[in-house]
Amino acid sequence: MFMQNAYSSAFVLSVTLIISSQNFLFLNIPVNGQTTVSQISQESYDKMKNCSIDLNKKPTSVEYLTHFNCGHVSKDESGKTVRQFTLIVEEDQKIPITYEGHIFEGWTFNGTIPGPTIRVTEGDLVRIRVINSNDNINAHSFYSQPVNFGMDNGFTKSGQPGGTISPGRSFTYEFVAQPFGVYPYYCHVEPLADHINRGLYGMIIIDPKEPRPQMEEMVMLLNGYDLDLDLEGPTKLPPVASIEGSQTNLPTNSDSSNITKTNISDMTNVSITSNNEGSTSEESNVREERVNEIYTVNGKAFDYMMNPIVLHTGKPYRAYVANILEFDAVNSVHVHGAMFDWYSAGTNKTADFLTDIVTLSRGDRGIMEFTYLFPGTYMFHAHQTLFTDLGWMGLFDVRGNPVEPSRIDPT
Ligand SMILES: [Cu+2]
Repeated sequence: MFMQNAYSSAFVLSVTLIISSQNFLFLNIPVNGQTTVSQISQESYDKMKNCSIDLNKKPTSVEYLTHFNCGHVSKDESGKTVRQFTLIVEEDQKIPITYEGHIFEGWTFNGTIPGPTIRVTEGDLVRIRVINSNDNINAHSFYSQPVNFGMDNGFTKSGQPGGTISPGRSFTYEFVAQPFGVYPYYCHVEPLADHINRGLYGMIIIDPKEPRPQMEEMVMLLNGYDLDLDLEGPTKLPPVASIEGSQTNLPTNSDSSNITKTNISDMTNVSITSNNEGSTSEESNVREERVNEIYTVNGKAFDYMMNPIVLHTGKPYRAYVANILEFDAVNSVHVHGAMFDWYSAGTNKTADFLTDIVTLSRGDRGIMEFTYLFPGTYMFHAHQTLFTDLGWMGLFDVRGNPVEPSRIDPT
């Protein structure tokens, strides 16, 4: 039923929204084949990467797809490239997250959820100045594996653990970008589930010194929104009394002598009955789970259904993917009409496998590379129906003539 509905939706939207797709920002990186680091300047490399000129721009969730922030660039005394970024943390931001009027009371890096895509090259000296707005009431921080890697186990050169920043203060995280790959970044202040799921996250791309084969590129950051922020789930260990209470309701040693005389199905029944009858309202509160009501790619539900991503047959595309979804064990990406090469974590230039679906735990990331042979409208979406129905679904509007597989440009 879902697939029938989804196909119907895809067809109707592809017809009725073709006008809106005309306005979509075409991917426009020049394709000149592979270049080696010895042949390319930092300026040329940045141009290949489609680095944004306007670092103060707040991209819409559609623009977010191809908006790469490569920082303010300078050179140090040794000639090393230095990239400087400024992230301002603001609380209580009203972020539109659907086309139906849902507003998320979010916390943001530079005013958007997700925060800006930070793009650097392996070996760059990176400085990220994070300003915690004076209007905020919570401390915040900036964390990503490369930062931790470059900060001596999370301690900055000034000795401040994790660079936790009070309201009205700022802190500059400094690290050498390594190794190349794709990374999520996020606020690392407790309780993490709140600070992250409020919207304080984004993606860092560290490009290899020797560029990957050049392709037109995009970003897909997978997230979700827990709109019922008052539904606090467990953020610490439950009280000991609660555990003891539940243990007293489990079968005792004397009970077990009876259990051993029963068959397996009886044992299962004993366990289930015990848990149900033994649970108290207090335990129920402890175990109350937080859930997401809306799921998206790049921040706004169904945005790429409303604004299909325009691609062309025979051209290779690369998508940097990261999953920051909280409260659900896994997320996934599935595309119709093409297979894609998958590079786990983006830390290798050789693909792990060819597939049409990849499953990601929280924080997992990688790179997809794919080429369409035939024009048409193709869905891409999570492979969990719940996530898809609640916003995580989009369309590729593939244009051009059919292409013979043997004529695909490998770069
Ligand atoms: Cu925070």
